[in-house]
Order: sequence, then structure tokens, then C-alpha cells
Amino acid sequence: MIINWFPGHMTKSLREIDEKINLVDAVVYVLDSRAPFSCINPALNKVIGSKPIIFVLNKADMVPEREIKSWVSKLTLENTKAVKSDSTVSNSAKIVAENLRALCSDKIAKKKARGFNTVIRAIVIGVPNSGKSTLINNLCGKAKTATGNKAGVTRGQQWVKVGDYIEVLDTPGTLYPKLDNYEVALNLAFIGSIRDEVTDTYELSLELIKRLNRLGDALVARYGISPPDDPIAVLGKIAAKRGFVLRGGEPNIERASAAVIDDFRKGRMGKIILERADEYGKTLFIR
Ligand SMILES: Nc1nc2c(ncn2[C@@H]2O[C@H](COP(=O)(O)OP(=O)(O)OP(=O)(O)O)[C@@H](O)[C@H]2O)c(=O)[nH]1
Ligand SMILES: [Mg+2]
Repeated sequence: MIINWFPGHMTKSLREIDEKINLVDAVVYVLDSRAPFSCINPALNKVIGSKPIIFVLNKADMVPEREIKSWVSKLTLENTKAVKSDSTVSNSAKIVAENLRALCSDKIAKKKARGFNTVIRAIVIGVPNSGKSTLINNLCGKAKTATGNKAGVTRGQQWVKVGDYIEVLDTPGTLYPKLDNYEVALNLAFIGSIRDEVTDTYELSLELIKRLNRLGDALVARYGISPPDDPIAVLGKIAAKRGFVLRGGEPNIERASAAVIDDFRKGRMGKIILERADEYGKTLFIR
């Protein structure tokens, strides 16, 4: 299966991020905690240059707590901070605002000494569906940006005020111009960062089943299928368990494929991480 998705709006979006980067004090880089490595996009790293970064390990509710801790320490580097967030829970993103203020404390103090208040500006970037717009709504306590459970919801940049002293710029999710690392492409597809229309649901579900079998017993827990089996047979078993049958009594494999992917994406298989911090070296993030 070939996975590639870099529509025209992403080229435009990368260009627009490049145009705005000099206007902002910091970058809020939103990663999906299930696959943080795949969410770090080399095309964006160059654009960010030397700006201070706050990595947000978003969707932290979907992975085990200890894994998040490892990622937070891995991504806390010189000029970068890392925090976790479950942006669907109100107020959980306020740590991002606190870190923004801390990162810009020099600027705030200098302005204050001259009798002014400072507005801190940050750009929010990340792969599609990582939760950028949800995080922004959480930060300002209102639904100011459109969100949705599919890739490519935000289509244009939008400034949003967070209180009186912070402004954040929402951006459309961007991917790599070329997804030449197949593991990365699969992980992005599993977490819903790639439009379903450009992947093959059946093939993707087989890859997901293979991966889940390698990672543990998620399929056993969700569907009571034991022991882990050949992926095609697993789809047949899921169809039988869930009562997905076609008119002639044949198992409805297509529905079973879609169900596995949907169950994984919605966290119905429990807390699962696809990429653990200790699998990646120090060169993980190069600008
Ligand atoms: N479980 C969980 N779901 C989240 C979290 N943050 C966002 N979501 C969900 O993820 C989906 C995508 O959220 P969006 O905020 O639209 O993502 P986005 O990064 O703005 O996506 P694009 O605009 O397409 O680039 C929505 O269904 C959100 O409810 C989180 O921390 N935990
Ligand atoms: Mg969005």
C-alpha cells in the first residue's frame, strides 16, 4: 500500500507558517502522544528555526502515564519545553499558557519596566488531527476554532486571543511532502492524521492488526480473540463476533476492517502507544 498525502493546501500552509514565524515569540508544537516521533515533521523543523518550542504531548489520556513521562523528558531540551495535555478536559491546557509566559519572561519583564504590558504571540503547529484546534479552544475556554475527528479540519490560519496577554495562531495540519518512511506513514494513518480517502481501509487494518499483535493483547481485550492470529483470520473473527455479515451469510470483512481502525482511534482498546521514547536517540529533533 502506498501512503502519500500532501494536498495543495499543505504546501500553502507550510509557506504561511514560514511567513508568520518571525512574528511570534514561540512555537506550540502539538504531537499525538500515541506516535510522537512520527508527528515531528522535518519539513516544519527547518521552518521553525531557532524559535523556542513548547512540545505538547496531546491525547495523553490515550497512552500509559509512564510513557508520557519518558517523552516529556526526552523532548525537554535546550530551548524546548514539553508538557502533556488531554485537551478534551477543560483547563488541562493552562500549563501551555504558563510555559509560554515562562519562556517569554524576559520580554515581559523588559516591557513592564517601561510601563507596558506585553502580548505574547505563539503559532500552533502539528500534523493533521493532533488536536491543535481543540488545544486552542481549551486554552481560551471557548470554542473559537473548528475541530473534528478527521484529518484536515482547519483550512486556514486563525488568530485567537487567550486572555489579554496571549494570542495564538491556529494552523492547518501539515505532513511531510514525501512520506518515504513506511512505518511513519502507517503510524500517521493509524492515528488518523492521513485522510482515509487516500489509504486502503482493508490493507491499513491488516497492518494495524499486525502491529497490535506485536504490542500486546489489545485485540484479545477488545474482541476476546485469542491467541493472536493471522491478520486476515482476525478480521474474519471480528466480523463473526460483532455480527458483521453480508446477505449471503459471508463475513463482512470491510466493516470489520473499519471497526478495528475506529476502535483503535477512539481508544476503545485501552491505552496504547505506538512509539516509545526509548526507541529514539538524541538526534530525534534536529532543526
Ligand atoms: N482523547 C483525546 N482526544 C482529543 C484530544 N485533543 C483533541 N482530541 C480530538 O482529536 C480530534 C481532532 O482534533 P482537532 O483539534 O480538530 O485537531 P487539529 O490538529 O486541529 O486537526 P486539523 O485541523 O485537521 O489539522 C477531535 O475529535 C478532538 O476531539 C485529547 O487530548 N484527547
Ligand atoms: Mg484544526
